[in-house]
Amino acid sequence: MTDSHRLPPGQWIAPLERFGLPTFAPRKVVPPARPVVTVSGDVRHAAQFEIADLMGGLPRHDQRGDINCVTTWSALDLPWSGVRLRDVVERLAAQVEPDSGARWLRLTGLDGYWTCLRIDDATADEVLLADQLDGKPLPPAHGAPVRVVASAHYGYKSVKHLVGVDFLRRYAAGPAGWKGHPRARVAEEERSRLLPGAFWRRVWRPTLPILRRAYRKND
Ligand SMILES: Nc1nc2c(c(=O)[nH]1)N[C@H]1C(S)=C(S)[C@@H](COP(=O)(O)O)O[C@H]1N2
Ligand SMILES: [Mo]
Repeated sequence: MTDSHRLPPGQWIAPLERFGLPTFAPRKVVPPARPVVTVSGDVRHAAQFEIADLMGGLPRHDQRGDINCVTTWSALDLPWSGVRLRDVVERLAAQVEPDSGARWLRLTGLDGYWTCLRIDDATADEVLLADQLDGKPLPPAHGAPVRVVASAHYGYKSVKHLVGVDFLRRYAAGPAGWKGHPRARVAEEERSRLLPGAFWRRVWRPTLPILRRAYRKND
């Protein structure tokens, strides 16, 4: 369970709306009938898994979690349901046999968005692979069929429409580039790998209405 009672530094409370980098605003995802996740990277055997097989039989968790966007909005205490990402990663690792030096997970969405999360961060207790929100299947806007929910990290680590998991020895920045941070812990205000978070909150806040508009235009 996330401690959502305290708003992280520099955040404002907002309702959950479809959001992300401007490039991804027009890329609305139609979830496939039989969703598959491709698992590759620095591994011995790359493989594909149907999501049903990836999650089937794992203990389910209903828990509140937050989306804390780097642009300074936070949607708090959202009722997610799914399985622990740790349980999924352990199941995958047993099959694909990652290199012993793998430290990062590259998570890719069906819209082409991707980011890296440190394996120890991805396998923390509260990180979910969610398939439900508000007691219903995840809507396409918020990551159908499954998404990561990593509340302790900025929203850009909570990849929607998960279709790819790569075990990697090295961090790669992905589409967020220098605007992102390898760990992106909200408590540390790790908004970007360059300059302190308090600087970036002043930069991002005025862009928020523009980005919101770009997303709403496509909804
Ligand atoms: N596949 C995918 N996942 C993504 C993004 C995206 O554009 N594509 N945007 C990220 C960002 S920057 C944020 S803040 C959250 C927003 O989640 P929401 O669209 O459910 O509000 O999703 C994250 N996960
Ligand atoms: Mo974000």
